[in-house]
Amino acid sequence: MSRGNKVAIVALAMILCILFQTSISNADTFPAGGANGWGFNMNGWPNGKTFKTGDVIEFKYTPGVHNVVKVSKAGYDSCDGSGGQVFNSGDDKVALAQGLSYFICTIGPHCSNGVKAAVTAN
Ligand SMILES: [Cu+2]
Repeated sequence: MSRGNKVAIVALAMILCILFQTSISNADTFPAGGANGWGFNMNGWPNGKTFKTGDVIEFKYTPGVHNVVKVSKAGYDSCDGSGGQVFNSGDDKVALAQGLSYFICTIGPHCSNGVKAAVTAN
């Protein structure tokens, strides 16, 4: 391989790295529940806010007091976490797929008391 080709390949690799980094940095992180965090004081968060596909929702709460379960619409509506994806670290970051994502807390009656969120990503 000629030196010129090697330089061209390295330059192309660097451009791809820059493009990749730019696409990552377009994703933003939002705290579930806003400043109040994931819990009883979310006041209906996200209140019709719309996010971008790939944006990250960060769920902050005291581990053991709450959890986060990603569920179907049926699970969200009925507060049933069966078969859902469970997060329980107290600081869980979930990247959004396009469309609606549903999250509930399955500890006690928390979900029925409002610890739930339906999040839309475009
Ligand atoms: Cu809870």
